[in-house]
Amino acid sequence: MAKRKDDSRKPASSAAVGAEVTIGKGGETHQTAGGDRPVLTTQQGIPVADDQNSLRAGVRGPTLLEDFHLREKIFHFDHERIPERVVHARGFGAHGYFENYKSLANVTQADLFQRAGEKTPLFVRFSTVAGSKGSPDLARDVRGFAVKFYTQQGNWDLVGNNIPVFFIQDAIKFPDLIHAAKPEPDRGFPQAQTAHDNFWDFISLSPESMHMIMWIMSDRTIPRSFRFMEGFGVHTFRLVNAEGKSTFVKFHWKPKQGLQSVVWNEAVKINGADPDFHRRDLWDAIGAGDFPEWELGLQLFDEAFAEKFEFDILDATKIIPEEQVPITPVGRMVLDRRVDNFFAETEQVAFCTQNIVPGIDFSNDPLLQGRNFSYLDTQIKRLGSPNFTHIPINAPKCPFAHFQQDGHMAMHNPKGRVNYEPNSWSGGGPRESPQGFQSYPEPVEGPKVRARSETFADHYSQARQFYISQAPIEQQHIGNALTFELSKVETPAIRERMVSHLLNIDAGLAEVVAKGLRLKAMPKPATAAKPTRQDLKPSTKLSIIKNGPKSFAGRKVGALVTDGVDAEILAALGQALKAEGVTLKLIAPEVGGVKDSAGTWHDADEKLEGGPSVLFDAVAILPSKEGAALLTTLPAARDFVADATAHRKFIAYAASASPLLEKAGVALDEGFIPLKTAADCAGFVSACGKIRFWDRDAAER
Ligand code: HDD
Repeated sequence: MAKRKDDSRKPASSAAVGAEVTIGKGGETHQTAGGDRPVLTTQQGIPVADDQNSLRAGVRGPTLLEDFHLREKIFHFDHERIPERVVHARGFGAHGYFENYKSLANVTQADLFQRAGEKTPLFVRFSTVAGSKGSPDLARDVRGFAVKFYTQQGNWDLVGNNIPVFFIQDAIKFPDLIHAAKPEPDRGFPQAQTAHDNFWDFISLSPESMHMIMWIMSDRTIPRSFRFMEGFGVHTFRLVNAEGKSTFVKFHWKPKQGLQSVVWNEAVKINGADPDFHRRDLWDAIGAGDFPEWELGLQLFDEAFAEKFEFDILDATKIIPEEQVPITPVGRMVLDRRVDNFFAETEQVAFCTQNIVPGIDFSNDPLLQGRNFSYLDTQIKRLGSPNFTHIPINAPKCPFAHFQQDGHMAMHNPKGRVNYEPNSWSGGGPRESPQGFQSYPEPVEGPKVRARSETFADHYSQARQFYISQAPIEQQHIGNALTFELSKVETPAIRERMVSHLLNIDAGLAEVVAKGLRLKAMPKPATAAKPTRQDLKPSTKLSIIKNGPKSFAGRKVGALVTDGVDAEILAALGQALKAEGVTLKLIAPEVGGVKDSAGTWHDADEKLEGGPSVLFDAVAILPSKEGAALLTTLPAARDFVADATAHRKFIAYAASASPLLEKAGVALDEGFIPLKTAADCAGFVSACGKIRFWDRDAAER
């Protein structure tokens, strides 16, 4: 059997390099197998002698149909792609585990929550929603946060997002929502954007979306990376214990790295500089052993709370504020392993909301009920066979036994005569068990109707609550985002209709957007099924800034250096950052690197044009005097400084950098930290813990 090499990109050692032979009249030389290099074969295992030339009748003659190697190779290539996901097409996955803190047997019999310290393997896939597989990572979009737990009682998929509410209340509207968000059908654009007429037309006619609109226009939809965002199961689920008692639950993932987003102008530029910014970040962090972690938290409540809560707990457009039902941390998720093969794992993984395990159950949320059909259905289309659970990434890691059989690509084919139940054969296969999954016996009755419950009718109160919970700078970003998106809408009536909804949320916000769009007159407020409640208190937990990270660990600093960079300062900066768990990257005029003031060579991580400041959380400008003179002539160097300033980053600088700072036209403030001596580096690193120098914003305004 052909042996697989661990890393095909490693240069082969001389022992591994095969003999060189000359093939064909062109005189090209190629390597044949030798040493530990495996022999190239066809899919049927037939060794291949020539992979460079097809079989021809004469060197300049036609190619022969007889060339089975050519035909097999091209046939397989033609079929390499599978349909991308109809939504969440662009995603990135990683392996890890869930570690349970203590037994939750009092509320659930789910096996993974029974024993303190027990680890359950899992796979996570993060994604954007609207864009196709090749779209940029920093699109303004909801992020998918899907977790597959391989428990001892089967796979549990918690298929959530980084936002705790959804656009719609009933799954029947999902195709409309997605059609409206995706590229418009006549022109096939815009890609990965909601800034177009169809999306805002649909939204402005769907008051139930207003709470979600506040979230997606906030910085939550432009996260710094997957590592710095929360995750939510969104719906209310049930936990059921061994006595059959049910407790309602909402699932939350809290990043140990802290919450962090980029600003919109930065997002736009990151998309150009590194469209893979988010996936690269996760790949790099895991590769460096800086394993990202989230805590799983539960909001637990009973029927009595559900009865008295202001909103319907079955309505996925509502949250339960943490101030009303606190979140109990029950375990942690650690992502500690990269995928080996993107297609086999990230692309083929199939999440299904219907995958739940004994001890967890659905609620009657109409969005969740519809999802339970959609996910199984879509996997048949995407993966081509009901046997998609035979693909390793989707297969349970616990024993399983059933009588489902055959179908395309069946890989697990039980031996023996029995494929039905009941049967009377000895050893006649698996049987049902009282320990198996039992649905919670919730009593239900009522007429068959197509109707929305009255308890789902308040569309503005929590939208307002979200808005008033934000820090002023975050409110400003929401206003800017709405103005930007609606300015891309060509139809004035749609812009006005949206502003009429904003009037029901916050008059100040409506004013800002109306002014930003230069509406000729303020429209009337939209007709509301229920008036907006003014009594809901701000919830601090809804703001990113108010819950900012406690440290700068896990971030990246970009230092712009030239020949003659101060050796002591560079070394001290590197050490101070390392001590804080921060990565230092060197950006130089040439990728080959620079020689510091002590004559030591440093390889650069990026050439200046390939390493703009948007790729870093903070920057240091450390040219020598001569280097600064050179940098003033380079537009990319001026942008490096100007962008870092505009994006409210902390900026360390050497005295010799002054001509460049001047040329970039930036005004120094307390976010600029001079590095006069090596001792100043620690102060810079500690200032960076605030992530952004927001005071600059206020000063500019
Ligand atoms: Fe969905 C994928 C999350 C509503 C139908 N959804 C998908 C993924 C995530 C979510 C994270 C990507 C999974 C992966 O990485 O493979 N979806 C949500 C959340 C929702 C939601 C949090 C609301 C609370 N989705 C929703 C509805 C429907 C769907 C209402 C249909 C009625 N979603 C799908 C789908 C997808 C999907 C078509 C596309 C690819 C896939 O399932 O495997 O079935």
